[in-house]
Amino acid sequence: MNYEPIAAVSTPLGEGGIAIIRVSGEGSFAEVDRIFRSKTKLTEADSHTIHYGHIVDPQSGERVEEVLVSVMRGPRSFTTEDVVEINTHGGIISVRKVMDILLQQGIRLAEPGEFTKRAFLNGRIDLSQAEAVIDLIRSKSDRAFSIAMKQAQGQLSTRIKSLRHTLIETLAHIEVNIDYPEHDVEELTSNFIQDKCGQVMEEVMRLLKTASEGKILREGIVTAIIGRPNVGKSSLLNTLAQDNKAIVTDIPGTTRDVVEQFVTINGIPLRLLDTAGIRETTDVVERIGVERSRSALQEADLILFVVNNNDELHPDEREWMEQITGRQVIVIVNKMDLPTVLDDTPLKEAFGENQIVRMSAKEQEGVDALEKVISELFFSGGIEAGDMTYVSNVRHIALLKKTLRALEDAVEASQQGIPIDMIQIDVRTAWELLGEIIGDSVGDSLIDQIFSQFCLGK
Ligand SMILES: Nc1nc2c(ncn2[C@@H]2O[C@H](COP(=O)(O)OP(=O)(O)OP(=O)(O)O)[C@@H](O)[C@H]2O)c(=O)[nH]1
Ligand SMILES: [Mg+2]
Repeated sequence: MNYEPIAAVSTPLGEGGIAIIRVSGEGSFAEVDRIFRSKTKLTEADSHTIHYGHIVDPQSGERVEEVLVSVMRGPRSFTTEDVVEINTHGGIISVRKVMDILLQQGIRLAEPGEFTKRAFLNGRIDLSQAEAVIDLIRSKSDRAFSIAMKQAQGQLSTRIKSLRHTLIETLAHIEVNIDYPEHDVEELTSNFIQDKCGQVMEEVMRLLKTASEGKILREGIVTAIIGRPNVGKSSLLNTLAQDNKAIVTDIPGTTRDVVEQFVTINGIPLRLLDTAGIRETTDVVERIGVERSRSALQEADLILFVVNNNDELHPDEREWMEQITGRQVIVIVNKMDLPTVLDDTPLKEAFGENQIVRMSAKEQEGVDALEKVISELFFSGGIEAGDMTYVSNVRHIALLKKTLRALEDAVEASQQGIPIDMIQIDVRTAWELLGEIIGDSVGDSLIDQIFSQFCLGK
């Protein structure tokens, strides 16, 4: 397809060494040639070359910016179209001036994600690969990045396509039976359907199993740090973040609000929520803080329950222990650098020795032990991404679940001897649902919605 040229700034807005403005679409080279003075015309330049010159205002002839311009001829480009990338000085004014001139030429400003959308519409990547591009940009940990990278390279697409292939074969088989019912292959067909659908169901279930780990790697484990005032919750957050993000003092009730910080402990991403120490208080501000702590506690995937090694277990703490049993809890016995006063027997009884980590936030000791316990809790098979295909996108997860249901219906119907053409509908539905993951048979509005989540210039 031939699309009109579009342009956008592809680097973050602000001051930087350079900024890049990307232009893509039919006639991009000629359009940019009109405002670019250089030894070589872009229309005549070889693909994948870069050219020094100036952007000029075509009306006044005035030199506006000194630039380097790269030329990528379609289909060997991100969008598969002719692409020009203008490298300007990385200032807000410089970028705006060049953009203004481009837009005055009648080039349209790209919508968020429109370059990637063109790569999809032009057939270079499928929808799941395009979605992985957003994940790549947003990924906050090495592992989330490597999952997104695999998806961008088509690992998930390949699996989905092979499952669809199996379903198409099944449909073809059913078709034959419908056309030649006198061949008396009814029973054979029924067995065939159950066998093939079973295979696909197994693989879909396997993919769905990776979903919770995939989601964690992508979004981080929501982790609430709770405990009595002054036990060292904020110090723990600071130690894990390697930053003085939260205020630490020896005054109980220092933290009044929920402080949020994204950290990775040896590759495991955590969304840490430091909370106000939970206690009865007459202070209005602190009381609101305590309320917020309670709600942070509700939404957490993981609770770090901090107690003080240098103090006895407080009745409040015994009470919370009851409230949080059944949740994912790690007990942090903090201040191990101080003499032990705490009798940890009740903690061991309630949570088990394996769930207790002894630390000193002050001396930054025990972080490795904590990491080990977290990875045991959340990653049954260890978190080496290896060759695993993770599904982490909510849209994909929902589609896989629906696929599973359709196939269950097909198998059930065939076991009950329901007419083959009815079963055919379920198998076809499953095939279509899988197709939606890779962007076969999806509507324009869904495509628009997916790409609108992108940043401008991508
Ligand atoms: N010796 C020692 N002191 C610590 C340790 N961790 C924290 N502290 C001290 O304990 C005091 C309280 O620390 P915070 O991190 O503010 O405690 P908190 O639990 O966030 O307290 P609130 O926000 O008031 O609920 C500070 O004086 C810290 O320096 C530790 O491992 N060892
Ligand atoms: Mg605090």
